[in-house]
Amino acid sequence: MSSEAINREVKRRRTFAIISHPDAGKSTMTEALALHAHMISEAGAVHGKGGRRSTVSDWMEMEKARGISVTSTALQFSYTPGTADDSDAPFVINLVDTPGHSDFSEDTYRVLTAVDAAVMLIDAAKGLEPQTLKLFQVCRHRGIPVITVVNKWDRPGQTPLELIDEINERIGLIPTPLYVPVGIAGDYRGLLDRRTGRYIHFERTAGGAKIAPEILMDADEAAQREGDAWTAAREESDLLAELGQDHDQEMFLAGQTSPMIFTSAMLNFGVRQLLDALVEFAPPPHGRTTVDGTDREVTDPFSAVVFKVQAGMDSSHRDRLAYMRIVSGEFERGMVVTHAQTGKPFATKYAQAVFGRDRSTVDKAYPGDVVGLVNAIALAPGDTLFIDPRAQFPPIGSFAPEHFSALRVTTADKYKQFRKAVDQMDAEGVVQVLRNDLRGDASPVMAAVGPMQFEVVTARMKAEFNVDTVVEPLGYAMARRTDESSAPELDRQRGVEVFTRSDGAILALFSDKWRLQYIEREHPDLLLEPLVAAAD
Ligand SMILES: Nc1nc2c(ncn2[C@@H]2O[C@H](COP(=O)(O)OP(=O)(O)OP(=O)(O)O)[C@@H](O)[C@H]2O)c(=O)[nH]1
Ligand SMILES: [Mg+2]
Repeated sequence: MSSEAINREVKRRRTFAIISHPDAGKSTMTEALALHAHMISEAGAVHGKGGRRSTVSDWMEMEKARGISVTSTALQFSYTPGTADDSDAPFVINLVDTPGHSDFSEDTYRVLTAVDAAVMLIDAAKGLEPQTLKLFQVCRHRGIPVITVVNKWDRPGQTPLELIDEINERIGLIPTPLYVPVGIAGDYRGLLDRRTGRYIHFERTAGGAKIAPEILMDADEAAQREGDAWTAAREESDLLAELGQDHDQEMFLAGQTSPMIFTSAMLNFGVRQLLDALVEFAPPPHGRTTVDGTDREVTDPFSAVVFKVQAGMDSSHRDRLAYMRIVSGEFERGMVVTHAQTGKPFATKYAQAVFGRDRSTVDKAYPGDVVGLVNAIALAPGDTLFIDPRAQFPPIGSFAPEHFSALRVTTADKYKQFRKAVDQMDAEGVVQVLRNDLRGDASPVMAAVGPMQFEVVTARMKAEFNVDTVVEPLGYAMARRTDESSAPELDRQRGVEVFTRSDGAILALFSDKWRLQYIEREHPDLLLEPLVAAAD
């Protein structure tokens, strides 16, 4: 395929993650975006337990039951903006909904290594929350441009200017609202389009299940209809213009400003505007630098990074899906690529486009696309696939675990299943699995960033393997990387235990930081290397 043809495909692709502190409405927004692209006909069509509806991206039993996302979910769909001509090919949107809870932040981080932009949701009532701040930092660190969405505008909350100031002061990022809401938080009537000066009024639909009809008005009509609410929006918009807070594409791409939109994912207000902003402003896929410092351009031969491995999506097919994000070249199903980590050939016969838990065969794909590879047992997050010339992208790196528990099977005759299940959780990176001779294979130790990861393990062991397990917290609070020569001495110490992780790393666990400091002082010759949290 010619460079020109590849560039044409690249130009009409957008690949982004939806991120936020828990509960700001990411999964609801994901569904609303899919609704606006006509991929689903009704939002919230499936009802979860406890009266909460579940969304297309929250497909796991635990997610439906609790109403939270515990794992990231990819969706690919096409979208034709309202401004497009009939002759324009639709845009291809690759969206990844991420879990908000910090216990699952490693998954979210991996996703952020694979996307070109992020949509940050902020709850209008809550403003900046702890995960909001951390995620803004990660995006800045990785050079990912962010579109800021103030969601839940249908509920009482702060004023637009308060929220804008808070972001400006605490993050050092300048919000540049593309629209200003008409009506305060809790009384969401529509949006003032700052570029055209016109008013978009939204009509409610029953249960917010359908796309909200829009009525377009000029300023006079808007003033007549909305009175003071319109005047207030006009004043806010003028003030922002005076402060220089208008969209500037270069500053946005440089991570200095963030286009801002006010939405209600629940009522489907402002969602089309968000989708259009992504198409208009979010950067198309670009190449990336390999470990040896050379650039792999989008028009170079095929290369891709694996950022997620997920099994158990379908109880009738016990298969494992590796998600790759294509970096360069044209992908054709069936082509044989090389797995950079092993040097082995890898057949891509079973390549699929993903939409939540639904999948369909994909024959061709281009840079930016997220493609699922079925039963790609050899692949792990961070791996590279390529067609000559060789490419290998930097590894993703894992977070330092701070919670450690032994996992024990309680159903006696299920040992084989149990081992299989442990291997699967390990391969997916749901938890890190540690072993040593003393404990044996019957009760491996799980290491996690947060304890909710253990709950996911036990819930999935039951749901996918019908194995009952118990989690026994161990009295360790931190881990250090060590080596074979230091291991015997460390093992002799009180409050210390040495393990081998499945990737071969030797880890020493310590009961607390004082124990660690004592041993460092007494035995300066021992290798005790901090595990670098990838977000540092
Ligand atoms: N009023 C109102 N409620 C909303 C809106 N968006 C989402 N919600 C509700 O907020 C709750 C959380 O929504 P989710 O979409 O699950 O939030 P999330 O960000 O995906 O949560 P995690 O994935 O667990 O971090 C649900 O009860 C939603 O119905 C909104 O715009 N307005
Ligand atoms: Mg969610």
